[in-house]
Amino acid sequence: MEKTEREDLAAWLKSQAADVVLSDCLQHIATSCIRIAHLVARAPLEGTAGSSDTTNIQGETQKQLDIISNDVMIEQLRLCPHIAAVVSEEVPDLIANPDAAENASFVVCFDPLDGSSNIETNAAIGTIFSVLELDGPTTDVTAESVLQSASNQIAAGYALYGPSTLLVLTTGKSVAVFALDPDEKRFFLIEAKVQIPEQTSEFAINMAYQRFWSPAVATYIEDCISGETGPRGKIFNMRWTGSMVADVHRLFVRGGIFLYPALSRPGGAQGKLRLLYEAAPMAFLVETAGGGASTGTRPVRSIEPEKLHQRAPVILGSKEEVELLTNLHHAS
Ligand code: P6P
Repeated sequence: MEKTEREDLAAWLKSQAADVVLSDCLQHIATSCIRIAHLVARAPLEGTAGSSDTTNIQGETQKQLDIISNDVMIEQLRLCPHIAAVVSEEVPDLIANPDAAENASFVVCFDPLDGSSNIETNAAIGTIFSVLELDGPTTDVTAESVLQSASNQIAAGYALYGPSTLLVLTTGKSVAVFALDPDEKRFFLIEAKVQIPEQTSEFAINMAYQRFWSPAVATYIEDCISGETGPRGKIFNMRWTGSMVADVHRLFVRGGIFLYPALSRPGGAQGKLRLLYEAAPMAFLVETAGGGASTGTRPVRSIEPEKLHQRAPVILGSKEEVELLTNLHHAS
Protein backbone atom coordinates (compact mmCIF):
# COMPACT_ATOMS: atom_id res chain seq x y z
CA MET A 1 0.00 0.00 0.00
CA GLU A 2 1.45 3.35 -1.05
CA LYS A 3 2.17 5.58 1.97
CA THR A 4 0.08 8.38 0.46
CA GLU A 5 -2.95 6.03 0.57
CA ARG A 6 -2.37 5.04 4.19
CA GLU A 7 -4.93 5.98 6.83
CA ASP A 8 -3.55 7.69 9.91
CA LEU A 9 -4.98 7.03 13.38
CA ALA A 10 -7.43 9.94 13.25
CA ALA A 11 -8.84 8.80 9.88
CA TRP A 12 -9.16 5.21 11.14
CA LEU A 13 -11.01 6.27 14.26
CA LYS A 14 -13.39 8.30 12.08
CA SER A 15 -13.88 5.28 9.77
CA GLN A 16 -14.78 3.18 12.84
CA ALA A 17 -17.39 5.80 13.72
CA ALA A 18 -15.68 5.87 17.08
CA ASP A 19 -17.31 8.28 19.48
CA VAL A 20 -15.70 11.72 19.08
CA VAL A 21 -14.70 12.02 22.73
CA LEU A 22 -13.31 8.47 22.74
CA SER A 23 -11.32 9.32 19.61
CA ASP A 24 -9.91 12.38 21.35
CA CYS A 25 -8.94 10.26 24.37
CA LEU A 26 -7.23 7.62 22.21
CA GLN A 27 -5.33 10.27 20.26
CA HIS A 28 -3.97 11.69 23.52
CA ILE A 29 -2.84 8.18 24.48
CA ALA A 30 -1.19 7.78 21.05
CA THR A 31 0.58 11.13 21.49
CA SER A 32 1.95 9.88 24.83
CA CYS A 33 3.27 6.72 23.15
CA ILE A 34 4.98 8.73 20.39
CA ARG A 35 6.71 10.81 23.06
CA ILE A 36 7.68 7.71 25.08
CA ALA A 37 9.06 6.01 21.93
CA HIS A 38 11.37 8.99 21.43
CA LEU A 39 12.52 8.97 25.07
CA VAL A 40 13.10 5.18 25.02
CA ALA A 41 15.21 5.50 21.86
CA ARG A 42 17.32 8.29 23.39
CA ALA A 43 17.70 6.63 26.83
CA PRO A 44 21.27 5.28 26.33
CA LEU A 45 22.39 8.74 25.14
CA GLU A 46 20.59 10.58 27.96
CA GLY A 47 21.75 8.16 30.66
CA THR A 48 18.13 7.30 31.57
CA ALA A 49 18.20 3.57 30.79
CA GLY A 50 19.17 2.52 34.30
CA SER A 51 17.38 2.05 37.62
CA SER A 52 16.15 4.82 39.89
CA ASP A 53 16.52 4.64 43.67
CA THR A 54 12.75 4.20 44.17
CA THR A 55 10.31 1.28 44.20
CA ASN A 56 6.68 1.12 43.04
CA ILE A 57 3.63 -0.22 44.88
CA GLN A 58 4.51 -3.65 43.55
CA GLY A 59 7.79 -3.43 45.47
CA GLU A 60 9.72 -3.44 42.20
CA THR A 61 12.74 -1.18 41.68
CA GLN A 62 11.66 1.48 39.21
CA LYS A 63 13.70 2.22 36.11
CA GLN A 64 14.23 5.89 35.36
CA LEU A 65 12.21 5.36 32.18
CA ASP A 66 9.32 3.91 34.23
CA ILE A 67 9.06 7.24 36.04
CA ILE A 68 9.67 9.35 32.92
CA SER A 69 7.06 7.41 30.91
CA ASN A 70 4.59 7.65 33.77
CA ASP A 71 5.05 11.42 33.92
CA VAL A 72 4.54 11.69 30.13
CA MET A 73 1.27 9.73 30.32
CA ILE A 74 -0.09 11.72 33.29
CA GLU A 75 0.83 15.09 31.79
CA GLN A 76 -0.56 14.27 28.34
CA LEU A 77 -3.81 12.65 29.53
CA ARG A 78 -4.47 15.64 31.79
CA LEU A 79 -4.95 17.62 28.56
CA CYS A 80 -7.96 15.47 27.60
CA PRO A 81 -11.05 16.92 29.33
CA HIS A 82 -12.98 13.69 28.79
CA ILE A 83 -10.62 11.77 31.12
CA ALA A 84 -11.85 11.98 34.70
CA ALA A 85 -8.93 10.05 36.22
CA VAL A 86 -6.07 7.69 35.51
CA VAL A 87 -4.72 4.56 37.24
CA SER A 88 -1.01 3.85 36.73
CA GLU A 89 1.05 0.80 37.65
CA GLU A 90 3.61 3.27 39.00
CA VAL A 91 1.27 5.13 41.37
CA PRO A 92 -0.54 3.56 44.38
CA ASP A 93 -3.71 5.66 44.19
CA LEU A 94 -6.08 6.86 41.52
CA ILE A 95 -5.06 10.24 40.02
CA ALA A 96 -8.05 12.52 39.40
CA ASN A 97 -7.71 14.88 36.42
CA PRO A 98 -7.86 18.44 37.85
CA ASP A 99 -8.68 19.77 34.37
CA ALA A 100 -11.47 17.26 33.60
CA ALA A 101 -14.76 18.53 32.21
CA GLU A 102 -17.76 18.17 34.51
CA ASN A 103 -19.15 15.38 32.30
CA ALA A 104 -15.81 13.58 31.90
CA SER A 105 -16.60 9.85 31.92
CA PHE A 106 -13.38 8.02 31.02
CA VAL A 107 -10.76 6.45 33.26
CA VAL A 108 -7.51 5.34 31.61
CA CYS A 109 -5.61 2.52 33.33
CA PHE A 110 -2.07 2.03 32.09
CA ASP A 111 1.29 0.41 32.55
CA PRO A 112 3.47 3.19 31.16
CA LEU A 113 6.47 0.99 30.41
CA ASP A 114 5.85 -2.74 30.57
CA GLY A 115 8.84 -5.05 30.48
CA SER A 116 11.18 -2.33 31.69
CA SER A 117 13.61 -4.93 33.07
CA ASN A 118 14.49 -5.33 29.36
CA ILE A 119 15.50 -1.68 28.85
CA GLU A 120 19.23 -2.18 29.47
CA THR A 121 19.29 -5.17 27.08
CA ASN A 122 17.67 -3.07 24.33
CA ALA A 123 14.86 -5.62 24.02
CA ALA A 124 11.29 -4.70 23.08
CA ILE A 125 9.18 -2.98 25.75
CA GLY A 126 5.78 -1.35 25.64
CA THR A 127 2.93 0.73 27.03
CA ILE A 128 -0.38 -1.00 27.82
CA PHE A 129 -3.65 0.91 28.28
CA SER A 130 -7.33 0.33 28.98
CA VAL A 131 -10.15 2.89 28.69
CA LEU A 132 -13.08 2.43 31.07
CA GLU A 133 -16.36 4.34 30.94
CA LEU A 134 -17.60 5.25 34.40
CA ASP A 135 -20.99 3.91 35.45
CA GLY A 136 -21.98 6.67 37.74
CA PRO A 137 -21.46 10.40 38.26
CA THR A 138 -18.01 11.62 37.35
CA THR A 139 -17.50 14.22 40.05
CA ASP A 140 -15.17 13.00 42.82
CA VAL A 141 -14.07 9.83 41.01
CA THR A 142 -12.83 7.26 43.52
CA ALA A 143 -11.04 3.92 43.28
CA GLU A 144 -14.43 2.35 44.13
CA SER A 145 -16.09 3.93 41.09
CA VAL A 146 -13.24 2.67 38.90
CA LEU A 147 -13.55 -0.88 40.28
CA GLN A 148 -17.31 -0.84 39.72
CA SER A 149 -16.77 0.23 36.10
CA ALA A 150 -13.96 -2.19 35.20
CA SER A 151 -16.34 -4.30 33.10
CA ASN A 152 -17.09 -1.17 31.03
CA GLN A 153 -13.80 -1.45 29.15
CA ILE A 154 -14.55 0.41 25.88
CA ALA A 155 -11.08 0.49 24.33
CA ALA A 156 -7.70 -1.14 24.89
CA GLY A 157 -4.33 -1.23 23.27
CA TYR A 158 -0.60 -1.19 23.53
CA ALA A 159 2.41 0.47 21.99
CA LEU A 160 5.36 -1.83 21.22
CA TYR A 161 8.74 -0.09 21.20
CA GLY A 162 10.80 -2.42 19.04
CA PRO A 163 12.64 -2.08 15.72
CA SER A 164 9.46 -0.21 14.75
CA THR A 165 7.05 1.45 17.15
CA LEU A 166 3.62 -0.13 16.69
CA LEU A 167 0.25 0.78 18.15
CA VAL A 168 -2.29 -2.06 18.45
CA LEU A 169 -5.78 -0.86 19.27
CA THR A 170 -9.39 -1.98 19.60
CA THR A 171 -12.66 -0.22 20.38
CA GLY A 172 -14.44 -3.57 20.35
CA LYS A 173 -15.14 -4.08 16.63
CA SER A 174 -11.73 -5.21 15.37
CA VAL A 175 -8.04 -5.06 16.24
CA ALA A 176 -5.98 -2.66 14.12
CA VAL A 177 -2.21 -2.25 13.91
CA PHE A 178 -0.51 1.09 13.25
CA ALA A 179 3.17 1.84 12.63
CA LEU A 180 4.81 5.08 13.72
CA ASP A 181 6.38 7.19 10.99
CA PRO A 182 9.20 8.65 13.13
CA ASP A 183 9.72 11.49 10.67
CA GLU A 184 6.09 12.57 10.59
CA LYS A 185 5.50 11.52 14.22
CA ARG A 186 2.17 9.97 13.17
CA PHE A 187 0.75 6.46 13.36
CA PHE A 188 -0.35 4.97 10.01
CA LEU A 189 -2.62 1.93 9.62
CA ILE A 190 -0.79 -1.20 8.46
CA GLU A 191 -3.38 -3.88 9.31
CA ALA A 192 -7.12 -3.26 9.75
CA LYS A 193 -8.52 -6.51 11.11
CA VAL A 194 -6.08 -8.83 12.89
CA GLN A 195 -7.27 -12.38 13.53
CA ILE A 196 -5.47 -14.83 15.86
CA PRO A 197 -5.19 -18.36 14.31
CA GLU A 198 -7.27 -20.82 16.35
CA GLN A 199 -4.46 -23.40 16.36
CA THR A 200 -0.78 -23.06 17.17
CA SER A 201 2.49 -24.89 17.75
CA GLU A 202 4.11 -22.23 19.92
CA PHE A 203 3.85 -21.45 23.64
CA ALA A 204 5.28 -18.70 25.82
CA ILE A 205 5.88 -19.32 29.53
CA ASN A 206 8.74 -18.76 31.98
CA MET A 207 9.99 -22.34 32.37
CA ALA A 208 12.01 -21.37 35.47
CA TYR A 209 8.81 -21.58 37.54
CA GLN A 210 7.94 -25.12 36.43
CA ARG A 211 8.00 -26.41 40.03
CA PHE A 212 5.24 -23.89 40.93
CA TRP A 213 2.80 -24.77 38.13
CA SER A 214 -0.64 -26.29 38.64
CA PRO A 215 -1.06 -29.90 37.47
CA ALA A 216 -3.06 -28.64 34.48
CA VAL A 217 -0.30 -26.27 33.29
CA ALA A 218 2.37 -28.90 33.98
CA THR A 219 0.47 -31.49 31.93
CA TYR A 220 -0.22 -29.04 29.11
CA ILE A 221 3.42 -27.95 28.76
CA GLU A 222 4.72 -31.52 29.15
CA ASP A 223 2.44 -32.62 26.30
CA CYS A 224 3.67 -29.71 24.15
CA ILE A 225 7.36 -30.54 24.66
CA SER A 226 6.74 -34.28 24.07
CA GLY A 227 6.76 -33.44 20.37
CA GLU A 228 5.42 -35.55 17.49
CA THR A 229 5.53 -38.82 19.48
CA GLY A 230 3.64 -37.25 22.39
CA PRO A 231 -0.11 -36.71 22.98
CA ARG A 232 -0.17 -33.60 20.74
CA GLY A 233 1.42 -35.43 17.80
CA LYS A 234 3.40 -32.37 16.71
CA ILE A 235 6.51 -30.38 17.58
CA PHE A 236 6.01 -27.17 19.59
CA ASN A 237 8.30 -24.15 19.78
CA MET A 238 8.81 -21.96 22.86
CA ARG A 239 9.41 -18.23 23.23
CA TRP A 240 9.73 -16.04 26.36
CA THR A 241 10.94 -12.42 26.07
CA GLY A 242 10.09 -11.28 29.60
CA SER A 243 8.06 -8.46 28.05
CA MET A 244 4.31 -9.10 27.94
CA VAL A 245 3.72 -6.64 25.09
CA ALA A 246 6.28 -8.38 22.86
CA ASP A 247 5.05 -11.88 23.77
CA VAL A 248 1.39 -10.96 23.25
CA HIS A 249 2.10 -9.14 19.98
CA ARG A 250 3.51 -12.40 18.61
CA LEU A 251 0.05 -13.94 19.12
CA PHE A 252 -1.41 -11.40 16.68
CA VAL A 253 1.39 -12.03 14.19
CA ARG A 254 1.37 -15.87 14.09
CA GLY A 255 -0.82 -17.27 16.86
CA GLY A 256 0.42 -19.01 19.98
CA ILE A 257 -0.43 -19.24 23.65
CA PHE A 258 0.95 -16.93 26.35
CA LEU A 259 0.85 -18.08 29.96
CA TYR A 260 1.54 -16.27 33.20
CA PRO A 261 -0.46 -18.70 35.35
CA ALA A 262 -1.20 -18.98 39.05
CA LEU A 263 1.94 -20.19 40.83
CA SER A 264 2.17 -22.17 44.10
CA ARG A 265 5.04 -20.00 45.35
CA PRO A 266 4.23 -17.48 48.16
CA GLY A 267 2.33 -14.53 46.69
CA GLY A 268 1.91 -16.30 43.34
CA ALA A 269 -1.71 -17.50 43.64
CA GLN A 270 -2.87 -14.75 41.27
CA GLY A 271 0.16 -14.91 39.01
CA LYS A 272 2.20 -11.74 38.46
CA LEU A 273 0.34 -9.64 35.90
CA ARG A 274 -2.07 -6.91 37.02
CA LEU A 275 -5.70 -7.06 36.04
CA LEU A 276 -6.69 -3.47 35.25
CA TYR A 277 -3.75 -2.42 33.07
CA GLU A 278 -2.21 -5.67 31.80
CA ALA A 279 -4.53 -8.72 31.87
CA ALA A 280 -7.85 -7.01 31.08
CA PRO A 281 -6.70 -4.85 28.13
CA MET A 282 -4.79 -7.75 26.61
CA ALA A 283 -7.82 -10.01 27.09
CA PHE A 284 -10.03 -7.44 25.32
CA LEU A 285 -7.61 -7.26 22.37
CA VAL A 286 -7.09 -11.03 22.11
CA GLU A 287 -10.79 -11.91 22.32
CA THR A 288 -11.69 -9.19 19.79
CA ALA A 289 -9.17 -10.82 17.43
CA GLY A 290 -10.86 -14.23 17.87
CA GLY A 291 -8.53 -15.60 20.53
CA GLY A 292 -9.14 -16.88 24.06
CA ALA A 293 -8.38 -15.12 27.37
CA SER A 294 -8.71 -17.15 30.57
CA THR A 295 -7.30 -17.23 34.09
CA GLY A 296 -7.27 -21.01 33.64
CA THR A 297 -10.65 -21.39 35.31
CA ARG A 298 -12.67 -18.37 34.14
CA PRO A 299 -12.61 -15.63 31.49
CA VAL A 300 -10.21 -12.85 32.48
CA ARG A 301 -12.85 -10.26 31.68
CA SER A 302 -15.36 -11.85 34.08
CA ILE A 303 -13.26 -10.83 37.10
CA GLU A 304 -14.79 -8.09 39.24
CA PRO A 305 -11.74 -6.31 40.69
CA GLU A 306 -11.57 -5.49 44.39
CA LYS A 307 -8.27 -3.55 44.32
CA LEU A 308 -6.73 -1.23 41.73
CA HIS A 309 -3.47 -3.19 41.52
CA GLN A 310 -4.72 -6.73 41.97
CA ARG A 311 -3.13 -9.46 39.91
CA ALA A 312 -4.74 -12.16 37.76
CA PRO A 313 -3.48 -15.40 36.21
CA VAL A 314 -3.33 -15.03 32.41
CA ILE A 315 -3.63 -17.57 29.57
CA LEU A 316 -4.06 -15.80 26.23
CA GLY A 317 -3.97 -16.74 22.55
CA SER A 318 -5.11 -19.28 20.00
CA LYS A 319 -8.64 -20.22 20.95
CA GLU A 320 -8.32 -24.00 20.72
CA GLU A 321 -5.26 -24.02 22.97
CA VAL A 322 -6.80 -21.75 25.61
CA GLU A 323 -9.93 -23.93 25.65
CA LEU A 324 -7.82 -27.09 25.91
CA LEU A 325 -5.90 -25.72 28.89
CA THR A 326 -9.06 -24.39 30.55
CA ASN A 327 -10.63 -27.85 30.22
CA LEU A 328 -7.51 -29.38 31.82
CA HIS A 329 -7.94 -26.98 34.76
CA HIS A 330 -11.60 -27.93 35.20
CA ALA A 331 -10.72 -31.65 34.98
CA SER A 332 -7.95 -31.44 37.60
P1 P6P B 1 9.12 -12.91 34.73
C1 P6P B 1 7.53 -7.47 33.03
O1 P6P B 1 8.08 -7.23 34.32
C2 P6P B 1 6.26 -8.29 33.23
O2 P6P B 1 5.36 -7.59 34.02
C3 P6P B 1 5.66 -8.67 31.88
O3 P6P B 1 5.90 -7.73 30.90
C4 P6P B 1 6.32 -10.00 31.57
O4 P6P B 1 5.50 -10.85 30.77
C5 P6P B 1 6.54 -10.60 32.96
O5 P6P B 1 6.60 -9.51 33.88
C6 P6P B 1 7.83 -11.39 33.03
O6 P6P B 1 7.88 -11.95 34.32
O7 P6P B 1 8.67 -13.52 36.04
O8 P6P B 1 9.27 -13.93 33.63
O9 P6P B 1 10.32 -12.00 34.84
